[in-house]
Amino acid sequence: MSSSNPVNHLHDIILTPTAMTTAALFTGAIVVLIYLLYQCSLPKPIPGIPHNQTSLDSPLGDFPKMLQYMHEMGNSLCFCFSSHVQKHNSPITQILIRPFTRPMVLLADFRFLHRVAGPAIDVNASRLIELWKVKSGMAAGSPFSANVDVYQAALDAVFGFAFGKDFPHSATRPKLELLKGLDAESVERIRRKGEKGDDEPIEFSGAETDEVITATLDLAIMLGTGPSLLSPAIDIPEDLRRETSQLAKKEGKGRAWDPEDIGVFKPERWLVSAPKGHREQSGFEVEFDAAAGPQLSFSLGTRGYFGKRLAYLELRILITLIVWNFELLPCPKELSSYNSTLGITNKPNQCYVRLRKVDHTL
Ligand SMILES: *[C@@H]1O[C@H](CO)[C@@H](O)[C@H](O)[C@H]1NC(C)=O
Ligand SMILES: *[C@@H]1O[C@H](CO)[C@@H](O)[C@H](O)[C@H]1NC(C)=O
Ligand SMILES: CC(=O)N[C@H]1CO[C@H](CO)[C@@H](O)[C@@H]1O
Repeated sequence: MSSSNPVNHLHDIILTPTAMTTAALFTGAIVVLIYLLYQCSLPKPIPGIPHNQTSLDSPLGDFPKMLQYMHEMGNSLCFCFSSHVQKHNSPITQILIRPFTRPMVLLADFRFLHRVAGPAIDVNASRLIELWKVKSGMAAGSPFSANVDVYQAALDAVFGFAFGKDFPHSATRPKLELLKGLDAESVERIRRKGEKGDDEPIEFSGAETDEVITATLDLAIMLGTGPSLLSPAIDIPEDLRRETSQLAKKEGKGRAWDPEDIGVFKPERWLVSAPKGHREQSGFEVEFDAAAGPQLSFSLGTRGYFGKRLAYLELRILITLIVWNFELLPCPKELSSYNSTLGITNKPNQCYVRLRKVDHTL
């Protein structure tokens, strides 16, 4: 080895007894500090809420396991959450996810949705209606873009539901305040019709969007599309499919949409002829069948989108409030294409509304 032995260098450094004590104390203090920090960083589960016991010993808690699980199971965080809930078989569980922070609580009892989420969505959806009342008033019969407003209202609802009533960020509120605060001259400028008159969409300049909102905006409802959903299924010989799949088809579970009109917007395709018993009870010839044909908006089975019920509840409230408050008049043909762009989700290229306020005083 080399001639410069480190032991020789040590002799050059003269350590007085006080310096040695100070050094020892200093090292000791650092060790204690690191230990305390380490203890502090360990996950602190909320007492009484089930969690994975094995995750208590590492500052990263459940995180490494979650990554591994997601890697093995195809990267779905939702899938990891539902396995967590299923393992503990409890409507409320917690995930220990970062050092120095409180655990994340998972609520998986859907019956609470109507009581808790319903009112939160309702308040936020009402704000969209208020915004559209102002906008339709200013648009005076012209169409305007609905896309961003709907996405943002949906996001507001989810935030309001997830973080409670003190959550300060809202995408809809600043837009509403901005429009309400406009002076007559600005309103006149917005109203001014272009060469196409009433068919020219009105542009509303948006308020500055909250950063938190901007960061989350791309998360919207996952819309399934592709063969068997919006275009005829790819023809695969029956004997090439797995036996279980063939069996399911024979049992009547593999129902397909009629290829003739598969691309048409036709909600009636979910209405099937009601069995006799149901018919007598409800008085309706047909009934809603969610499994009338393939539908992958929220994926399926244990991989199903965890927020599906929340999204449905939200959708129902939004649509009800919209048709309750407005008449949806036809938009010009050039603004009515069903073309869409596939990003994280499948978004319509054009999404315009032409609204007439419904007068409820009649
Ligand atoms: C907790 O452990 C179970 C299996 O023991 C696993 O399925 C689940 O994904 C784990 N939870 C997390 C958040 O890693
Ligand atoms: C919609 O897409 C089709 C095919 O990509 C295209 O031919 C058509 O012009 C588009 N329509 C509109 C209104 O953008
Ligand atoms: C973002 C936003 O405006 N959220 C609101 C949704 O509704 C609840 C009321 O239930 C409000 O507290 C939130 O602020």
